[in-house]
Amino acid sequence: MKDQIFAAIERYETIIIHRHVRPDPDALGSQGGLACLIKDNYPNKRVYVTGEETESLMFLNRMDDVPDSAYEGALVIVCDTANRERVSDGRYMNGDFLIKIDHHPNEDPYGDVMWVKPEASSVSEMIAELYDYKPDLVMSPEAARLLYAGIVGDTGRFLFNNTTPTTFKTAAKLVEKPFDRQALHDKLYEVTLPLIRLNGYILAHFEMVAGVVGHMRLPLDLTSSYGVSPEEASQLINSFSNVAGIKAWVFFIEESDQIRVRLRSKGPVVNAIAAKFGGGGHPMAAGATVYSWEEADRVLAELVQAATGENA
Ligand SMILES: [Mn+2]
Repeated sequence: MKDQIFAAIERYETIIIHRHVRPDPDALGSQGGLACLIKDNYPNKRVYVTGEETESLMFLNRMDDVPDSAYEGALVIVCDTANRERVSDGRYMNGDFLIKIDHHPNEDPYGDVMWVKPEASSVSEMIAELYDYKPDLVMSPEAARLLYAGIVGDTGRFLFNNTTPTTFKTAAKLVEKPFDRQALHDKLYEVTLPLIRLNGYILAHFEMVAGVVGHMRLPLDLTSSYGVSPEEASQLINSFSNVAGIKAWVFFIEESDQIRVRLRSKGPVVNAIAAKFGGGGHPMAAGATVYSWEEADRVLAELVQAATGENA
């Protein structure tokens, strides 16, 4: 698989790298880290990164303006995106050759070449692995900074159970490069005042069912009264994840015309529940969209059933 990826990189003059909508540090880190790999080691290639930007993560990497004409005869690589409808910038189909690099379950296989590794903590970890594939590939401090950010993001600072010995070995190699790790951590975990106030509300008001399932509803009028967007509110998903007894939890975050469901777990498989409502994700972290609070109640009922039938 990695052979085919390098063969494609070597074959094309223009390479455009995409990732998922609502980018997180792994989306941006893997996208930017791969761009560095190509730019630093194949200096004659034209490399673009594209997708919508999120204010709070602009410190990681900024996007390029990619003209439509750039896609003619180009290689397109999509990082960290399980489903085609989640690719940011719909022009990803306009290239000559398409590669998918991802670590989510391969529910929507797409592309001429796919490298999908669900056991990887992050796509950033996979891109770091690409650097080892060929001797003499140069890794710049900037590449290391981006890939490290992606790994830290997707592993919750090495706390989630997707963290493997490979994750630590990879991280150890990355931090050998001279980038400012303290500054990166500070920016990654910086919280705005409105968000920390909303966190206080959540800690005071989340509910527990049967002592094992936590849930929180965030109607739009509530988040907007705190001056927090629904998207920002979802950063608080792990707010009460350490309460004693909890096995799984869910946030229902209302947007203007839909309710985002964010499921997290320490045991019960939650992507199967998400799939019943048209969503998906990892076994321990998944999401879906519902369109009424009644439907949200049904998600919660499914989660309670999964968690109380579980003897972990
Ligand atoms: Mn990821």
